[in-house]
Amino acid sequence: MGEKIMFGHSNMDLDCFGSLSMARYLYPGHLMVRSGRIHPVAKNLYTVYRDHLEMITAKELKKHSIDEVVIMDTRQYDRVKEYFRFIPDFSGKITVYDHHCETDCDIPGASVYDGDFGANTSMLCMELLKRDIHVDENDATIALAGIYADTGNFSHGNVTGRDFQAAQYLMEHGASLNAVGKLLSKLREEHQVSLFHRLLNTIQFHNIQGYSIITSWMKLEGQMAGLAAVIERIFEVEDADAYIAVFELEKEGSHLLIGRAGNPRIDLNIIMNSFGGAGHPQAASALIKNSSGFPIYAHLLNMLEQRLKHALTSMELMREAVTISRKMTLLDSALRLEESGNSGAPVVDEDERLVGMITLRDIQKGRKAGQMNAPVHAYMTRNVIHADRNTTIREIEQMFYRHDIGHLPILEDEKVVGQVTRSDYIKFLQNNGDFREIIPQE
Ligand SMILES: [Mn+2]
Repeated sequence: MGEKIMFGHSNMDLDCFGSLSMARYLYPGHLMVRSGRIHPVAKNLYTVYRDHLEMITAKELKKHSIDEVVIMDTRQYDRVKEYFRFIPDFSGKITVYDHHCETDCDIPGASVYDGDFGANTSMLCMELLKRDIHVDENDATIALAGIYADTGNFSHGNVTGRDFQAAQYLMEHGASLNAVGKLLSKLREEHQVSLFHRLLNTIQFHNIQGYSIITSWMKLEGQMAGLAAVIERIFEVEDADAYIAVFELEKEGSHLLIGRAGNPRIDLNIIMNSFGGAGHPQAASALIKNSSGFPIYAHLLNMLEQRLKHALTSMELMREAVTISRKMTLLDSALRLEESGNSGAPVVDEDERLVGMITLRDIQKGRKAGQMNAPVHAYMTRNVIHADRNTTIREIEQMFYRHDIGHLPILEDEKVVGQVTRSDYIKFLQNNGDFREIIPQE
């Protein structure tokens, strides 16, 4: 009988450690193997929990005969080949737990467990929860750090209710939020802070297909620890739909692309795939070897222009506008609004041109003054903020926030063709993911 082992992908991140700390309860007795490279974000955690985790190195596998392998957080052979190097001719059972559902598995003979989870760790937690298995508080803390990291503190578009359930399970098992807060990547290193400021000064803003996209290009001598954490902070600070940083690594003669996106219509995985990279729709990267001298940055901008679906516009968001003729009385206007279920409507002249906006609140003022038979134009708001069919959701957002309006008439050739209301916008905000489905297919 040989040994059974388990490991995560090379360049182990917090989600790998989190997954393993849970998997050890599903597979007691499996040796945990550590990658030769630990991602900078996970170094502190590994230092602190080294003794608790009791991992062996990949090299030590040479001493064992192995008959079973369990893999965490990847289904790509390339990302685990450093382990298989030490177990040549492995022909035993391989089980994979991986939340990268959009990727094809190329590990021969592997059976894959997957599912929609923001963090791979959550998938393992749910398995333990289902079987009513209890975990130790150190493992709970490690796992919670993994979930926080892979879900962007529960804010990425990939987060599901089950990630929260998993977090709750871990809290009930004594996970320490204090420790998690300390272990999550911060810009601790001086070089990260200085890079952060340098990048902030070089980022470029683009409007591509209606999205606000930021990019940057910078030469670095070589790969630097904690680059992704810096990119994340910049993405947090700047209110953009996506940020893609291009680093030209001079010594290696390669380019490194790191991207973050926060808009469900942007899939960075597709963008990075075209550069030979991979990741999630909202976080992906690519390393382009032997590319010194190539205009990668220009190519990226081109690629974004070509590959991004156009941003949502008022066309997809607007509802049919109930218009009110300027000569109508307040009373008739009130009836019309109530019948149509609107709290406000554009007021138009004889040629259907926008001349004002009337809301139930304006009418209320007239009611108090006993003026319900007055014409609506006496109580309407003039100089109405309006948009057209091509106004993007982002611009609409700014109009709502900047002008504190509840109704935005949409005009075409000066005529009212629809309106977007605050409640339409709230609906959009809350159903961001599902909203995509009602967009006509191009
Ligand atoms: Mn992961």
